[in-house]
Parts: sequence; C-alpha cells; structure tokens
Amino acid sequence: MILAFAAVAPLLLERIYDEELDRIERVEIAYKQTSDLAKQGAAAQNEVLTSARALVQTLVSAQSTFNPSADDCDKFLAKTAASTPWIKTLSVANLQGKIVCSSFPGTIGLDISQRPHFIQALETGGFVVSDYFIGIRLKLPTITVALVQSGPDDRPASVVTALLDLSWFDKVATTFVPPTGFMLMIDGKGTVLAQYPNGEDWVGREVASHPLVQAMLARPKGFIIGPGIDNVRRIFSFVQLPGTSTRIAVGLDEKEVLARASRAMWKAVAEAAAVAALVLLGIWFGGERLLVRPIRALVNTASRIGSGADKTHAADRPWAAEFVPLAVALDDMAGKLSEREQELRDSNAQLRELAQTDSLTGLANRRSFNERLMAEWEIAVRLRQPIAVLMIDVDFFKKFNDHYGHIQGDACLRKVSNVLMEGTRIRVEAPALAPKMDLPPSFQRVTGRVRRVDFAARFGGEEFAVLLQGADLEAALLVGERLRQSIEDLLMAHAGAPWGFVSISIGAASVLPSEQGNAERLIESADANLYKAKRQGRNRVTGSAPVPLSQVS
Ligand code: GH3
Ligand code: MG
Ligand code: MG
Repeated sequence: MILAFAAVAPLLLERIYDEELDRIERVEIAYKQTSDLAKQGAAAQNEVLTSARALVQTLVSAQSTFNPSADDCDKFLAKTAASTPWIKTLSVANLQGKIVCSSFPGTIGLDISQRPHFIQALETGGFVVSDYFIGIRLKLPTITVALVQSGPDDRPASVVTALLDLSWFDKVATTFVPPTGFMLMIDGKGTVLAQYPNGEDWVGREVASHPLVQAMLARPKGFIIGPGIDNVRRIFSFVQLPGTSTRIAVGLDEKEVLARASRAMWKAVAEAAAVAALVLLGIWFGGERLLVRPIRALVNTASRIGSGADKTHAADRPWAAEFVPLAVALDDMAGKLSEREQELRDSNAQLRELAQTDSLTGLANRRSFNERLMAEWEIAVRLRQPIAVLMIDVDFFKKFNDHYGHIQGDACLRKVSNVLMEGTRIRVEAPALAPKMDLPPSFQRVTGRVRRVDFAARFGGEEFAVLLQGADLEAALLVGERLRQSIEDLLMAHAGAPWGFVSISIGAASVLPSEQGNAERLIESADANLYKAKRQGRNRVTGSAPVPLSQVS
C-alpha cells in the first residue's frame, strides 16, 4: 500500500497543484469579468451623466428659445424629456427654490430650496450631481443633476434640474451579466437601489448589515468571495460610481465558475485512485505469485518432511531463482532425515534385540521371557486353553565348572541352549499341517489346536525356561522328556556327574489360565517340580497335575 501510494502521490500532487492553479486562474478571470462589468456599469452611468450634463448645458444656454417664464416652457421641457428615455423629469426652479416650469406639471410649485443639489448648484454655480435616492413619486432610484441658468445680466436667474432614472442599470445587467450572475447597486447608507435579477423584491431595502454590503461600503472598489444578499456564494467585484457614494457590485456564481475546476479535480483524484488500485493490484498479484505461493509451497514441503516424507521433489518445480537453493536444501534435508530415521530404526531394532537377548547363548533373556509369558497368558485366557512352563536346570554344573573351567562351562551352556532352541522351534501356522509332522501322537494333539511358538529363554545362570502355549501337563511332560533325552543324547562328558555326561532336570507345570490367575505362580509351580526332580535324583522330568493355582505354593 505504501508503494502504491508512493507511486501515485507525485502524480496526484501535480494534478492537484495544476487544478489549484486553474482554480486561482478561474477566480482571477471571474474577478476581472465582474470588475469589467462593474466598470461597465460605472461607465454607463457616467455616459448618462455626461449626456445629462450636455443636455442641461444646452438648455441653460438656449435662453432665447427656453424662457422659464414663457408659456410654452412646460411644453418645451416635456418634449425634450420625452425624447430622452432616461430623463424622467426636467424642471426649472427659481432662486427661491420653487419649481416654476416642468416637463411634469404635477411638480410645479414644489419647493426644492432645501435639497442638497439645489443649494450646492447655487453655491458652486457649476454642474451638480446628487446621490441616487428612491424617488418620492416614482418609488424608483433616481439621481438629480442641476445647473444654474444665468439671466441676461449674467447673474444666476434660475436652476435647471433633471431627474434621471436607472434604466442603464437594467440594460447593462441584462446585456452583460449571465443569468446565474448578480448585479447590485446600493447607496452610501446601504439601501438597495437596484438589483439584477429580481430587482423589485429588493429595491428600497436596507441591507447595510450584510457582510457583502459592509465590505462594499468600506472601500471604493475591491473583490470579495462570499454569499450575496440572496445568500448564494459568489465572486464579487465592486466599484464606487464616480461623483456619488453609490456602489455597484457584480457577482458570478462561485459554483459555476469553479464547476469545471472541481470536476477536473475529482477526475484527477479518481484517476489517481485508479492508478493506485492498479499498482496495488499489481503488487498484490506479483507478491502472491512470486513470493506468497512459492513460500506456501515450500512450507507444504517442509511440513511433508515433518510428517515423515522420505523424498520430496521441491527442486523439480519451476521456482524463481531466489527459491531454488531453498527447495534443493529442503529436498536434501528430506533425504538426509529419512536416512537418519532408517539408521535410528535399525539401531533401535538392534537395541531392542540386545535388550531381549542373552548375549552368551543367543536365547531370549529372563525379562523377555516374563513379557512373553504375560502376553501368552492373555491369549490363553481368551482361547480358554492351557499354558505350560518347563523350568530346566543343568545337573551338577558347579562341578562341571570346577572340573573343566568356566570357558568350557560357557560352551556347555551354549550347547544346551542350542538343543532347547532346536527342540522348541516348532511353529505350526495352521492345524492342518500338524499331522504331517513327525511328532509324538500327544504332541500332535497339542499342535492340532491353535498352538503358537514355543518359547525358550535363559532364566539365569545354568537355568532355562520354556513356555508352551496350549500344552496341558501331559504335553508339557512329553516336550520336557524329549528335551531331556536330546541333552542326554549329546553325551557331553561330565566327570562330576555320576553317569559321566551332562544332563538336565526339568520341572513342568501347566494351568488353564483365568483372568484372576497369576503367571508367577505357574513359574513357582514349575520351579517346585524342578526341585522335586533334583531331589528324586536329577536327569528327569517331573510335573504335577494342573491344580488350582492358589494351592501351587
Ligand atoms: P545341581 O545339580 O543341584 O543344580 O547342582 P549345581 O552345581 O548345578 O548347582 P549350583 O546352583 O550350586 O551351581 C550352579 C553353577 O553354575 C554355579 C556357577 O558357577 C555356574 N554358572 C552360573 N552361570 C554360569 C555361566 O554363565 N557360565 C558358567 N560357566 N557357569 C555358570
Ligand atoms: Mg542351578
Ligand atoms: Mg544345576
């Protein structure tokens, strides 16, 4: 977003600056236009006054044709006034200020001796212009000009006055001021003399407190932007009409003047916003495609590695150059991790085996025998079949060691182990196979059931244990006897034994396990039978019928 803004800001600022210049220019043009119009008004009134002056001068100098006391004076003035549209009344007053002759008969006899223009005319002896005022008779803004007429003796004899109206104002306004424009004329006291448009609503009203009027009265000419007396905001120019305290103001609708400028300004802002949006979109699109997507894909690859994928193909994808090393590194990591994992698995397996195996004989150790016994016990409970244990002890082994040494003792133990391993490595996967095997009849019966693997372990020292799943006592005694015979068949010399060869004694015990039963009792029972075998003379198998385990001990 900052990038988008940075891309657009100079553009926008330049446009705003241009538009501001344009606005200023427009206001200046409006000022010039309004000031021209105001000046035009002033010029129009000046023209009227100049013409009035010329006319009055002509009248006063035409003594021969224009004698105020003559009968046709009224007629002459009426004719002259009728030919000039902006002259309302032409009158002649005597030195006492009484009107003696007039184009409008109604004013004859009127006393104007106190009127400022009459007094001023007599005082100066020159051409005098009054301020505009709202005429008593016509209720229209009027202005009076006056000039002293000299008699044949060159002394002031009478005063000629002309009452002029503001017809020029409407002419200028309607001709030059646009329909939404505004033209106002006020006198020095802030009374509306004329206004365009809707003049009739305003003429005669006192608006001196209005800010515009206050500004107009404060200076002879100037500019102002603000609400007009009709409360529409305008750009105004005003001038004082020469020779009077009257001011004329021309205003143009501010909104209209600035309409184009503000339209252009909004256009500029909209353009900038569009460019900003495009840049933003571009950045987003580019960012999404070039950064976010690849990162997401790499994150996926990483989490695949985390969840154990041994091979990832991140590097095969078409990456942007910056991501290639990372993808390659991830693939590499996946490969290495899986190698390590394999190594770990292997060494774990080795450790497990080591932990379960007796190093001297290669048979399972006592701990794994106990674990196996627990597991087989559960199975036997479920299958409702007996389970048997053979406890085996080498006879007179201390003597063997004493006679042949420990190394030979170890070798003997390994040989015994081999026999146990060979003798118990019968695995019957399916009962149907059992009859084909060369086994004693009762063993076949045992294997005919669901018998798993017989499990031989070195229990400690020269003692071994064999677990027989599914074997009742009869079967256990049979297996025991077979093992005993196999050792005897080895005919390993044993000088310490009465019969001269190595032999083993076996205690067998079998039980139908129950959930409440205890596997340890089975071992104890087999152990007790082993001692019985020892006591009875060794090199024999002894077992007890399956008795309730509680009575075994
Ligand atoms: P019995 O007929 O009553 O079993 O007599 P025994 O001599 O076999 O009985 P005892 O338990 O007194 O002796 C066991 C001997 O086994 C003692 C020990 O030296 C020997 N032995 C135990 N473990 C090992 C072993 O790992 N290697 C060797 N070589 N001898 C062992
Ligand atoms: Mg022993
Ligand atoms: Mg022994």
